[in-house]
Amino acid sequence: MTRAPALPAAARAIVSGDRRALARVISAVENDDPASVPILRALYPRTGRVPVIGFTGPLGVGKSSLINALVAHLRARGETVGILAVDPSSPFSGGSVLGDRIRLERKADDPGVFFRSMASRGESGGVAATTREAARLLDAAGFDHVLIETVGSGQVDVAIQEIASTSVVVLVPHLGDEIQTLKAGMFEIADVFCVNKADLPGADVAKRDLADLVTLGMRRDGWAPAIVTTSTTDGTGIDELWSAIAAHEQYLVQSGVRERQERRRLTHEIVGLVRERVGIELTAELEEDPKLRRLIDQVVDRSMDPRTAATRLYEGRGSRRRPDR
Ligand SMILES: Nc1nc2c(ncn2[C@@H]2O[C@H](COP(=O)(O)OP(=O)(O)OP(=O)(O)O)[C@@H](O)[C@H]2O)c(=O)[nH]1
Ligand SMILES: [Mg+2]
Repeated sequence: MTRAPALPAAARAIVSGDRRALARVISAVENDDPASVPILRALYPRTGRVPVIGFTGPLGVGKSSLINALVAHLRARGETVGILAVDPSSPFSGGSVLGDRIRLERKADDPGVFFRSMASRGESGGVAATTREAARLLDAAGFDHVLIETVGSGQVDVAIQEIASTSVVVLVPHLGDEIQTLKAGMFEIADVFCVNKADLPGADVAKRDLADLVTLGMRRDGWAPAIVTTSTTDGTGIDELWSAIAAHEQYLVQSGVRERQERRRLTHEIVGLVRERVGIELTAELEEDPKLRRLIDQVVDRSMDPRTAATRLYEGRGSRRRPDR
């Protein structure tokens, strides 16, 4: 560890287990505060260590209840858990409309559990970036496991699945409509299916239906998704759920998939960050430069197509930039 440079004070505090410092820096990340950048940079070499388990699925299927049950399970084994709940801030998402929604328990008295809820603000790219960075902070803080609950609404979920190493899709008996959701994309991302509320009738049928679906397609990574039935009301299947998650994590490492997944995701992340910067620069240039505004005029009056304009804009970029950079 001789090469490691001195950490900024906030980073040092996070590593040494200061939960208030952790909460403060997560807020900075959430608010896009540039003060978080050097902290994230300093902590990055200490990340990439911990499994990140994502829980997704339709509203009210029991994601929060399952996370609470798993936290109890893991705490009983002396393992620590950091939890992020990506909450919908849109009034249309319906999440908070459900009167009987279970809150994740904060367990303020237990330093082995850290809970943080993050607003999703509806921009999927933004959610992915802030959640990814918050998960890295939990990783650097030394938790044994990081769990993420998502809102169960298409876009955000797909973004979160890019961050999770294991994705658990939670469903309930009587799959009907949910099967459609699965076809619409959740199916490919599920490493583990959890049929919760198995105390209600129909769980076995749901499990069988899912098993039929799973055997239809072979995944490119070679993993056959596990299907577990659980009930948080009587505790059925919680051990099995965790075993299925652990088995997938083990598979990721042993098969070499984790390494490839990591490389692919980091590449996406870097390209995304460059795209964001280029986008901001180009938008500013378009507003400031009269010549470029004329380019837009041409597209508006149909004398040039958008693709040609984009090529001109893109290729002219280098020469328009000031020579001081
Ligand atoms: N019968 C039964 N009810 C359950 C079970 N697990 C959760 N519930 C109930 O289902 C409701 C929703 O549970 P939550 O844990 O809030 O579900 P969620 O998926 O986190 O909900 P959202 O975050 O709002 O999408 C609550 O009333 C729970 O008590 C279960 O295993 N069996
Ligand atoms: Mg919930």
